[in-house]
Amino acid sequence: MNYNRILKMLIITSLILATPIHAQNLLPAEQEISLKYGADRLGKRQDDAMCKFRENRLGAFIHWGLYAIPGGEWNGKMYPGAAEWLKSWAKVPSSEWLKLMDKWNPEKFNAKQWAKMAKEMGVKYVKITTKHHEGFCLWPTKYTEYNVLNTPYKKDILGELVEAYNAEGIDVHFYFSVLDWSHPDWRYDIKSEEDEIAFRRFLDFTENQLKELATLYPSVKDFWFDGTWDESVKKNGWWTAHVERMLKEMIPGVTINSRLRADDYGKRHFDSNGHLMGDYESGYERRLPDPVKDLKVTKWDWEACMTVPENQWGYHKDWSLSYVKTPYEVLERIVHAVSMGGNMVVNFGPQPDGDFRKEEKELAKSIGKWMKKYGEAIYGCDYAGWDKKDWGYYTSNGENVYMVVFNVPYSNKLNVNVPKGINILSAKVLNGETLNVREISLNEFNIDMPNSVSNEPFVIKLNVEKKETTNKYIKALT
Ligand code: 2OX
Repeated sequence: MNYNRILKMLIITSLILATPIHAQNLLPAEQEISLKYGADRLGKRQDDAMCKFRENRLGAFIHWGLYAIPGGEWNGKMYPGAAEWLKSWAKVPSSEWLKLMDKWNPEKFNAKQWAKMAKEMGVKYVKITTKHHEGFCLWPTKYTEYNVLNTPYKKDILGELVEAYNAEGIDVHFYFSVLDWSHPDWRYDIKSEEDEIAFRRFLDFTENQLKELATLYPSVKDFWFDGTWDESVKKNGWWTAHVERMLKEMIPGVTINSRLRADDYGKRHFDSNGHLMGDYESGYERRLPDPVKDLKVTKWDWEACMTVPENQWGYHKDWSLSYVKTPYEVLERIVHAVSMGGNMVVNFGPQPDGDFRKEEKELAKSIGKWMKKYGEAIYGCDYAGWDKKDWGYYTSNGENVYMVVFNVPYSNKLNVNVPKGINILSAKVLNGETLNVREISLNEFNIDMPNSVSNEPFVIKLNVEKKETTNKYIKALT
Protein backbone atom coordinates (compact mmCIF):
# COMPACT_ATOMS: atom_id res chain seq x y z
CA MET A 1 0.00 0.00 0.00
CA ASN A 2 3.01 2.31 0.13
CA TYR A 3 2.29 3.98 -3.15
CA ASN A 4 5.33 6.25 -2.88
CA ARG A 5 7.70 3.30 -2.85
CA ILE A 6 5.87 1.55 -5.62
CA LEU A 7 6.00 4.70 -7.70
CA LYS A 8 9.73 5.08 -7.13
CA MET A 9 10.35 1.45 -8.04
CA LEU A 10 8.23 1.78 -11.14
CA ILE A 11 10.05 4.88 -12.24
CA ILE A 12 13.46 3.35 -11.63
CA THR A 13 12.56 0.11 -13.42
CA SER A 14 11.03 1.86 -16.38
CA LEU A 15 14.02 4.18 -16.67
CA ILE A 16 16.46 1.28 -16.64
CA LEU A 17 14.44 -0.54 -19.27
CA ALA A 18 13.50 2.40 -21.46
CA THR A 19 16.49 4.72 -21.39
CA PRO A 20 19.11 4.30 -24.07
CA ILE A 21 22.39 3.83 -22.25
CA HIS A 22 23.92 6.97 -23.83
CA ALA A 23 20.90 9.23 -23.20
CA GLN A 24 22.98 11.21 -20.76
CA ASN A 25 26.26 10.31 -22.49
CA LEU A 26 27.10 8.23 -19.45
CA LEU A 27 30.22 6.12 -19.53
CA PRO A 28 30.52 2.86 -17.63
CA ALA A 29 31.89 3.85 -14.20
CA GLU A 30 35.32 2.32 -14.85
CA GLN A 31 35.69 4.29 -18.07
CA GLU A 32 34.92 7.65 -16.52
CA ILE A 33 37.67 10.19 -16.78
CA SER A 34 38.90 11.96 -13.70
CA LEU A 35 37.77 15.56 -13.49
CA LYS A 36 38.83 18.28 -11.09
CA TYR A 37 35.88 20.51 -11.94
CA GLY A 38 33.15 18.07 -12.88
CA ALA A 39 29.93 17.20 -11.03
CA ASP A 40 30.23 17.51 -7.25
CA ARG A 41 27.53 14.92 -6.71
CA LEU A 42 25.63 12.15 -8.46
CA GLY A 43 21.85 12.13 -8.42
CA LYS A 44 19.36 14.59 -6.99
CA ARG A 45 20.05 16.57 -3.85
CA GLN A 46 17.59 15.51 -1.14
CA ASP A 47 18.26 18.05 1.61
CA ASP A 48 15.49 20.34 2.91
CA ALA A 49 16.49 23.36 0.83
CA MET A 50 16.51 21.35 -2.40
CA CYS A 51 13.20 19.70 -1.51
CA LYS A 52 11.75 23.17 -0.96
CA PHE A 53 13.10 24.33 -4.33
CA ARG A 54 11.42 21.33 -5.97
CA GLU A 55 8.14 21.58 -4.07
CA ASN A 56 7.79 25.25 -4.99
CA ARG A 57 7.27 24.25 -8.63
CA LEU A 58 5.90 27.61 -9.81
CA GLY A 59 8.04 30.73 -9.94
CA ALA A 60 8.12 34.16 -11.59
CA PHE A 61 11.04 35.74 -13.38
CA ILE A 62 11.59 39.49 -13.20
CA HIS A 63 13.73 41.07 -15.92
CA TRP A 64 14.21 44.68 -14.96
CA GLY A 65 17.06 46.89 -16.03
CA LEU A 66 17.92 49.98 -18.09
CA TYR A 67 16.56 48.20 -21.20
CA ALA A 68 13.05 48.80 -19.83
CA ILE A 69 13.47 52.52 -20.58
CA PRO A 70 13.90 52.32 -24.39
CA GLY A 71 11.60 49.25 -24.43
CA GLY A 72 12.89 47.97 -27.77
CA GLU A 73 13.08 51.39 -29.49
CA TRP A 74 16.31 53.25 -30.27
CA ASN A 75 16.55 56.55 -32.15
CA GLY A 76 13.00 56.18 -33.44
CA LYS A 77 13.51 52.65 -34.71
CA MET A 78 11.60 49.72 -33.20
CA TYR A 79 13.68 46.55 -32.91
CA PRO A 80 11.65 43.34 -32.75
CA GLY A 81 14.40 41.32 -31.01
CA ALA A 82 14.58 40.75 -27.26
CA ALA A 83 14.31 44.16 -25.52
CA GLU A 84 17.07 43.34 -23.02
CA TRP A 85 19.43 42.81 -25.97
CA LEU A 86 18.61 46.20 -27.61
CA LYS A 87 22.07 47.56 -26.86
CA SER A 88 23.42 44.80 -29.06
CA TRP A 89 20.77 45.03 -31.86
CA ALA A 90 21.16 48.81 -32.16
CA LYS A 91 24.95 48.66 -31.65
CA VAL A 92 24.87 51.21 -28.84
CA PRO A 93 28.26 51.73 -27.16
CA SER A 94 28.27 51.08 -23.41
CA SER A 95 29.15 54.68 -22.58
CA GLU A 96 25.97 55.82 -24.32
CA TRP A 97 23.78 52.97 -23.09
CA LEU A 98 24.70 53.53 -19.46
CA LYS A 99 23.54 57.13 -19.70
CA LEU A 100 20.07 55.63 -19.41
CA MET A 101 20.88 55.52 -15.69
CA ASP A 102 20.05 59.25 -15.59
CA LYS A 103 16.48 58.32 -16.53
CA TRP A 104 16.09 55.47 -14.03
CA ASN A 105 13.37 56.79 -11.76
CA PRO A 106 10.53 54.28 -11.42
CA GLU A 107 8.01 56.51 -9.69
CA LYS A 108 5.32 53.85 -9.43
CA PHE A 109 7.65 51.19 -8.05
CA ASN A 110 6.18 49.62 -4.95
CA ALA A 111 7.93 46.47 -3.74
CA LYS A 112 5.01 45.50 -1.51
CA GLN A 113 2.65 45.75 -4.45
CA TRP A 114 4.94 43.49 -6.51
CA ALA A 115 5.03 40.97 -3.68
CA LYS A 116 1.24 41.05 -3.38
CA MET A 117 0.92 40.41 -7.09
CA ALA A 118 3.29 37.43 -6.87
CA LYS A 119 1.42 36.06 -3.88
CA GLU A 120 -1.88 36.42 -5.68
CA MET A 121 -0.45 34.58 -8.69
CA GLY A 122 0.50 31.67 -6.47
CA VAL A 123 4.22 31.68 -7.25
CA LYS A 124 6.39 30.31 -4.47
CA TYR A 125 9.55 32.05 -5.65
CA VAL A 126 10.71 34.99 -7.71
CA LYS A 127 13.91 35.13 -9.73
CA ILE A 128 15.16 38.73 -9.99
CA THR A 129 17.76 40.04 -12.43
CA THR A 130 20.34 41.51 -10.08
CA LYS A 131 22.42 42.36 -13.16
CA HIS A 132 21.75 41.53 -16.81
CA HIS A 133 24.27 41.60 -19.68
CA GLU A 134 24.18 45.43 -19.80
CA GLY A 135 25.96 45.55 -16.41
CA PHE A 136 23.53 47.84 -14.55
CA CYS A 137 23.10 46.55 -10.97
CA LEU A 138 19.80 46.70 -9.07
CA TRP A 139 21.70 46.76 -5.78
CA PRO A 140 24.17 49.34 -4.36
CA THR A 141 27.34 47.48 -5.28
CA LYS A 142 30.74 48.79 -4.21
CA TYR A 143 32.39 47.31 -7.26
CA THR A 144 30.96 49.36 -10.10
CA GLU A 145 29.43 52.79 -10.42
CA TYR A 146 26.73 51.33 -12.68
CA ASN A 147 24.19 50.71 -9.98
CA VAL A 148 20.89 52.04 -8.60
CA LEU A 149 22.53 54.39 -6.10
CA ASN A 150 23.80 56.50 -8.98
CA THR A 151 20.37 57.04 -10.52
CA PRO A 152 17.69 59.62 -9.67
CA TYR A 153 15.90 56.82 -7.80
CA LYS A 154 18.95 56.31 -5.51
CA LYS A 155 17.48 53.46 -3.46
CA ASP A 156 18.32 49.75 -3.23
CA ILE A 157 15.67 48.14 -5.45
CA LEU A 158 16.91 44.62 -4.82
CA GLY A 159 16.87 45.09 -1.04
CA GLU A 160 13.30 46.38 -1.12
CA LEU A 161 12.20 43.42 -3.22
CA VAL A 162 13.95 40.81 -1.08
CA GLU A 163 12.26 42.22 2.00
CA ALA A 164 8.83 42.49 0.42
CA TYR A 165 8.80 39.02 -1.17
CA ASN A 166 10.14 37.38 1.98
CA ALA A 167 7.44 39.13 4.01
CA GLU A 168 4.88 37.35 1.80
CA GLY A 169 6.67 34.01 2.34
CA ILE A 170 8.02 33.99 -1.21
CA ASP A 171 11.57 32.73 -1.83
CA VAL A 172 13.91 35.05 -3.68
CA HIS A 173 16.31 33.74 -6.31
CA PHE A 174 19.01 35.88 -7.91
CA TYR A 175 19.53 35.92 -11.66
CA PHE A 176 23.13 36.99 -12.35
CA SER A 177 24.74 37.49 -15.74
CA VAL A 178 28.45 36.72 -15.71
CA LEU A 179 28.72 38.33 -19.16
CA ASP A 180 28.94 42.08 -18.47
CA TRP A 181 28.98 44.50 -21.40
CA SER A 182 29.81 47.45 -19.12
CA HIS A 183 33.13 46.09 -17.87
CA PRO A 184 36.35 46.81 -19.78
CA ASP A 185 37.92 43.53 -18.63
CA TRP A 186 35.18 41.28 -20.01
CA ARG A 187 36.49 39.03 -22.80
CA TYR A 188 34.61 36.72 -25.15
CA ASP A 189 37.70 34.58 -25.55
CA ILE A 190 41.23 34.42 -24.18
CA LYS A 191 43.67 34.86 -27.03
CA SER A 192 46.61 36.63 -25.45
CA GLU A 193 48.34 37.10 -22.15
CA GLU A 194 46.69 40.50 -21.95
CA ASP A 195 43.28 38.83 -22.28
CA GLU A 196 44.18 36.39 -19.58
CA ILE A 197 45.23 39.11 -17.14
CA ALA A 198 42.20 41.27 -17.89
CA PHE A 199 39.77 38.37 -17.61
CA ARG A 200 41.34 37.30 -14.35
CA ARG A 201 40.59 40.80 -13.04
CA PHE A 202 37.07 40.41 -14.38
CA LEU A 203 36.57 37.11 -12.55
CA ASP A 204 37.77 38.73 -9.32
CA PHE A 205 35.32 41.58 -9.84
CA THR A 206 32.48 39.11 -10.47
CA GLU A 207 33.41 37.05 -7.44
CA ASN A 208 33.41 40.20 -5.31
CA GLN A 209 29.94 41.08 -6.55
CA LEU A 210 28.67 37.61 -5.74
CA LYS A 211 30.19 37.69 -2.25
CA GLU A 212 28.58 41.07 -1.79
CA LEU A 213 25.14 39.77 -2.83
CA ALA A 214 25.45 36.77 -0.51
CA THR A 215 26.50 39.04 2.35
CA LEU A 216 23.92 41.80 1.87
CA TYR A 217 21.00 39.45 1.20
CA PRO A 218 21.63 36.22 3.15
CA SER A 219 18.00 35.09 2.75
CA VAL A 220 18.58 34.45 -0.98
CA LYS A 221 17.71 30.86 -1.84
CA ASP A 222 19.22 30.41 -5.28
CA PHE A 223 21.65 31.88 -7.80
CA TRP A 224 20.67 31.46 -11.46
CA PHE A 225 23.64 32.21 -13.66
CA ASP A 226 23.41 33.35 -17.26
CA GLY A 227 25.89 34.70 -19.82
CA THR A 228 28.37 31.88 -19.22
CA TRP A 229 28.46 30.42 -22.73
CA ASP A 230 31.53 32.22 -24.08
CA GLU A 231 34.95 30.64 -24.64
CA SER A 232 36.45 32.84 -21.91
CA VAL A 233 34.24 31.24 -19.24
CA LYS A 234 34.54 27.77 -20.75
CA LYS A 235 38.33 28.06 -20.46
CA ASN A 236 37.93 28.88 -16.75
CA GLY A 237 35.82 25.95 -15.62
CA TRP A 238 37.77 25.95 -12.33
CA TRP A 239 36.26 29.33 -11.53
CA THR A 240 32.66 28.15 -12.06
CA ALA A 241 33.26 25.22 -9.68
CA HIS A 242 34.92 27.58 -7.22
CA VAL A 243 32.03 30.06 -7.29
CA GLU A 244 29.48 27.33 -6.69
CA ARG A 245 31.42 26.10 -3.65
CA MET A 246 31.98 29.59 -2.34
CA LEU A 247 28.28 30.48 -2.47
CA LYS A 248 27.34 27.17 -0.85
CA GLU A 249 29.76 27.87 2.00
CA MET A 250 28.37 31.36 2.46
CA ILE A 251 24.69 30.41 2.26
CA PRO A 252 23.81 26.97 3.60
CA GLY A 253 21.30 25.22 1.36
CA VAL A 254 21.59 27.66 -1.55
CA THR A 255 20.81 26.13 -4.94
CA ILE A 256 22.74 26.82 -8.15
CA ASN A 257 21.70 26.24 -11.77
CA SER A 258 23.68 24.08 -14.17
CA ARG A 259 24.26 26.98 -16.57
CA LEU A 260 27.01 28.39 -14.36
CA ARG A 261 29.24 25.43 -14.82
CA ALA A 262 31.94 24.30 -17.20
CA ASP A 263 34.27 21.39 -16.43
CA ASP A 264 38.04 20.92 -16.99
CA TYR A 265 37.41 20.55 -20.74
CA GLY A 266 34.92 23.39 -21.09
CA LYS A 267 31.98 20.98 -21.22
CA ARG A 268 28.87 22.80 -19.90
CA HIS A 269 25.79 21.77 -17.86
CA PHE A 270 26.70 18.04 -17.96
CA ASP A 271 30.36 17.23 -17.37
CA SER A 272 32.57 15.11 -19.62
CA ASN A 273 31.28 11.98 -17.86
CA GLY A 274 27.65 12.99 -18.49
CA HIS A 275 26.88 14.01 -14.90
CA LEU A 276 24.82 17.13 -14.18
CA MET A 277 26.80 19.98 -12.66
CA GLY A 278 25.08 22.39 -10.27
CA ASP A 279 21.84 21.39 -8.60
CA TYR A 280 19.35 21.49 -11.44
CA GLU A 281 19.38 21.63 -15.21
CA SER A 282 18.50 25.10 -16.50
CA GLY A 283 18.74 24.56 -20.24
CA TYR A 284 14.98 24.54 -20.83
CA GLU A 285 14.62 28.18 -21.82
CA ARG A 286 11.47 28.98 -23.87
CA ARG A 287 11.03 25.25 -24.54
CA LEU A 288 10.04 22.10 -22.73
CA PRO A 289 11.06 18.47 -22.89
CA ASP A 290 9.03 16.27 -25.23
CA PRO A 291 6.35 14.59 -23.10
CA VAL A 292 6.98 11.18 -24.63
CA LYS A 293 10.59 11.08 -25.75
CA ASP A 294 12.44 13.06 -23.10
CA LEU A 295 11.43 11.33 -19.87
CA LYS A 296 15.11 11.04 -19.03
CA VAL A 297 14.65 14.50 -17.48
CA THR A 298 12.92 12.86 -14.52
CA LYS A 299 16.37 11.64 -13.46
CA TRP A 300 17.55 15.08 -12.39
CA ASP A 301 15.98 18.26 -11.08
CA TRP A 302 15.24 20.85 -13.70
CA GLU A 303 13.63 24.21 -14.08
CA ALA A 304 12.24 25.69 -17.27
CA CYS A 305 11.60 29.37 -17.86
CA MET A 306 9.32 30.99 -20.37
CA THR A 307 8.45 34.34 -21.90
CA VAL A 308 4.89 35.45 -22.59
CA PRO A 309 5.61 36.89 -26.06
CA GLU A 310 7.90 34.71 -28.19
CA ASN A 311 11.17 36.11 -26.92
CA GLN A 312 10.87 39.21 -24.77
CA TRP A 313 12.29 39.11 -21.24
CA GLY A 314 12.75 42.80 -20.59
CA TYR A 315 9.92 45.29 -21.14
CA HIS A 316 9.18 45.85 -24.84
CA LYS A 317 6.77 48.62 -25.83
CA ASP A 318 5.27 46.71 -28.71
CA TRP A 319 3.90 43.27 -27.96
CA SER A 320 2.19 43.11 -31.36
CA LEU A 321 5.50 42.11 -32.97
CA SER A 322 5.30 38.47 -31.93
CA TYR A 323 2.81 35.84 -30.80
CA VAL A 324 1.70 36.48 -27.21
CA LYS A 325 0.61 33.46 -25.18
CA THR A 326 -2.76 33.38 -23.46
CA PRO A 327 -3.06 32.56 -19.73
CA TYR A 328 -4.40 29.16 -20.84
CA GLU A 329 -1.20 28.40 -22.75
CA VAL A 330 0.97 29.61 -19.88
CA LEU A 331 -0.97 27.35 -17.54
CA GLU A 332 -0.54 24.39 -19.84
CA ARG A 333 3.24 24.89 -19.83
CA ILE A 334 3.28 25.06 -16.02
CA VAL A 335 1.35 21.80 -15.73
CA HIS A 336 3.40 20.18 -18.47
CA ALA A 337 6.65 21.00 -16.65
CA VAL A 338 5.41 19.62 -13.32
CA SER A 339 4.08 16.49 -15.04
CA MET A 340 7.65 15.81 -16.15
CA GLY A 341 9.22 16.54 -12.77
CA GLY A 342 10.31 20.12 -13.40
CA ASN A 343 9.69 23.66 -12.18
CA MET A 344 8.27 26.44 -14.36
CA VAL A 345 9.19 30.11 -14.13
CA VAL A 346 6.99 32.64 -15.92
CA ASN A 347 8.69 35.87 -16.96
CA PHE A 348 7.61 39.44 -16.26
CA GLY A 349 9.26 42.55 -17.72
CA PRO A 350 8.16 45.51 -15.58
CA GLN A 351 7.76 48.93 -17.19
CA PRO A 352 10.32 51.70 -16.60
CA ASP A 353 7.83 53.43 -14.28
CA GLY A 354 7.81 50.41 -11.95
CA ASP A 355 4.33 49.21 -12.86
CA PHE A 356 3.45 46.07 -14.82
CA ARG A 357 1.76 46.11 -18.21
CA LYS A 358 -1.93 45.24 -18.30
CA GLU A 359 -1.41 41.84 -19.97
CA GLU A 360 1.00 40.74 -17.25
CA LYS A 361 -1.32 41.83 -14.46
CA GLU A 362 -4.17 39.92 -16.03
CA LEU A 363 -1.99 36.88 -16.55
CA ALA A 364 -0.87 36.84 -12.91
CA LYS A 365 -4.48 37.12 -11.73
CA SER A 366 -5.71 34.41 -14.04
CA ILE A 367 -2.96 31.91 -13.10
CA GLY A 368 -3.51 32.72 -9.43
CA LYS A 369 -7.21 32.06 -9.66
CA TRP A 370 -6.56 28.61 -11.11
CA MET A 371 -3.75 27.79 -8.66
CA LYS A 372 -6.00 28.62 -5.74
CA LYS A 373 -8.51 26.06 -6.93
CA TYR A 374 -6.26 23.37 -8.33
CA GLY A 375 -2.78 24.06 -6.89
CA GLU A 376 -2.89 20.75 -5.02
CA ALA A 377 -1.95 19.11 -8.34
CA ILE A 378 1.05 21.42 -8.79
CA TYR A 379 2.81 22.30 -5.51
CA GLY A 380 4.89 19.43 -4.19
CA CYS A 381 3.93 17.29 -7.18
CA ASP A 382 6.09 15.33 -9.54
CA TYR A 383 6.19 13.01 -12.53
CA ALA A 384 3.55 10.33 -11.95
CA GLY A 385 5.10 7.61 -14.11
CA TRP A 386 1.92 7.03 -16.11
CA ASP A 387 1.72 7.12 -19.92
CA LYS A 388 0.84 10.53 -21.31
CA LYS A 389 -2.69 10.88 -22.68
CA ASP A 390 -4.12 13.44 -25.10
CA TRP A 391 -6.65 14.89 -22.63
CA GLY A 392 -3.85 16.43 -20.55
CA TYR A 393 -1.22 15.63 -17.95
CA TYR A 394 -0.69 13.51 -14.85
CA THR A 395 1.08 14.69 -11.71
CA SER A 396 1.49 12.93 -8.38
CA ASN A 397 2.28 13.90 -4.82
CA GLY A 398 3.47 10.36 -4.11
CA GLU A 399 0.13 9.36 -2.67
CA ASN A 400 -2.51 10.48 -5.14
CA VAL A 401 -2.36 10.79 -8.88
CA TYR A 402 -3.84 13.96 -10.42
CA MET A 403 -5.25 14.25 -13.92
CA VAL A 404 -5.10 17.80 -15.22
CA VAL A 405 -7.62 17.84 -18.06
CA PHE A 406 -7.08 20.35 -20.86
CA ASN A 407 -8.97 18.64 -23.70
CA VAL A 408 -12.46 17.22 -23.44
CA PRO A 409 -12.73 14.10 -25.60
CA TYR A 410 -15.76 13.63 -27.88
CA SER A 411 -16.46 10.32 -26.13
CA ASN A 412 -16.76 12.15 -22.81
CA LYS A 413 -14.64 9.37 -21.33
CA LEU A 414 -11.15 9.99 -20.05
CA ASN A 415 -9.06 6.99 -20.92
CA VAL A 416 -6.34 6.00 -18.46
CA ASN A 417 -3.65 3.32 -18.74
CA VAL A 418 -2.32 2.53 -15.30
CA PRO A 419 1.12 1.03 -14.70
CA LYS A 420 0.97 -2.70 -14.10
CA GLY A 421 -0.30 -3.62 -10.64
CA ILE A 422 -2.01 -0.30 -9.95
CA ASN A 423 -5.74 -0.08 -9.35
CA ILE A 424 -7.91 3.05 -9.36
CA LEU A 425 -10.21 3.07 -6.34
CA SER A 426 -11.98 6.35 -6.95
CA ALA A 427 -11.90 9.56 -8.94
CA LYS A 428 -13.10 12.97 -7.81
CA VAL A 429 -12.97 16.42 -9.31
CA LEU A 430 -10.97 18.69 -6.98
CA ASN A 431 -13.60 20.56 -4.98
CA GLY A 432 -16.29 18.77 -6.97
CA GLU A 433 -18.19 15.66 -7.90
CA THR A 434 -17.17 12.01 -7.65
CA LEU A 435 -16.75 10.41 -11.04
CA ASN A 436 -17.63 6.99 -12.32
CA VAL A 437 -14.57 4.76 -12.89
CA ARG A 438 -14.82 1.69 -15.10
CA GLU A 439 -12.12 -0.88 -15.73
CA ILE A 440 -12.35 -1.56 -19.46
CA SER A 441 -9.36 -3.81 -19.99
CA LEU A 442 -6.15 -4.98 -18.41
CA ASN A 443 -4.54 -1.94 -16.72
CA GLU A 444 -6.97 0.34 -18.53
CA PHE A 445 -9.78 2.47 -17.15
CA ASN A 446 -12.36 4.92 -18.38
CA ILE A 447 -13.35 7.81 -16.18
CA ASP A 448 -16.54 9.70 -16.90
CA MET A 449 -16.36 13.40 -17.55
CA PRO A 450 -17.99 15.47 -14.80
CA ASN A 451 -21.60 16.53 -15.41
CA SER A 452 -20.80 20.15 -14.88
CA VAL A 453 -17.83 20.90 -17.11
CA SER A 454 -16.19 24.22 -16.52
CA ASN A 455 -14.63 26.04 -19.42
CA GLU A 456 -11.21 25.94 -17.75
CA PRO A 457 -8.75 23.09 -17.32
CA PHE A 458 -9.69 21.11 -14.22
CA VAL A 459 -8.21 18.46 -11.97
CA ILE A 460 -9.33 14.96 -11.11
CA LYS A 461 -7.83 13.41 -8.00
CA LEU A 462 -7.36 9.65 -8.17
CA ASN A 463 -7.23 7.35 -5.22
CA VAL A 464 -5.01 4.46 -6.18
CA GLU A 465 -3.74 1.22 -4.68
CA LYS A 466 -1.42 -1.59 -5.56
CA LYS A 467 -3.39 -4.68 -6.53
CA GLU A 468 -2.99 -7.39 -3.91
CA THR A 469 -3.53 -10.51 -5.97
CA THR A 470 -2.86 -11.64 -9.50
CA ASN A 471 -5.44 -9.92 -11.60
CA LYS A 472 -8.61 -11.52 -12.88
CA TYR A 473 -7.56 -11.42 -16.53
CA ILE A 474 -4.65 -13.74 -15.92
CA LYS A 475 -6.87 -15.94 -13.72
CA ALA A 476 -9.36 -16.14 -16.55
CA LEU A 477 -6.73 -17.68 -18.77
CA THR A 478 -6.08 -20.62 -16.46
C1 2OX B 1 20.84 33.48 -27.25
C2 2OX B 1 21.70 33.15 -28.28
C3 2OX B 1 23.05 33.35 -28.14
C4 2OX B 1 23.52 33.86 -26.96
C5 2OX B 1 22.64 34.19 -25.95
C6 2OX B 1 21.30 34.00 -26.07
N1 2OX B 1 20.44 34.31 -25.05
C7 2OX B 1 20.63 34.89 -23.88
N2 2OX B 1 19.21 34.04 -25.13
N3 2OX B 1 18.60 34.43 -24.02
C8 2OX B 1 19.46 34.95 -23.23
C9 2OX B 1 19.08 35.48 -21.93
N4 2OX B 1 18.63 34.41 -21.02
C10 2OX B 1 17.27 34.68 -20.65
C11 2OX B 1 16.89 34.11 -19.32
C12 2OX B 1 17.18 36.17 -20.77
O1 2OX B 1 17.83 36.80 -19.69
C13 2OX B 1 17.87 36.37 -22.06
O2 2OX B 1 18.23 37.71 -22.29
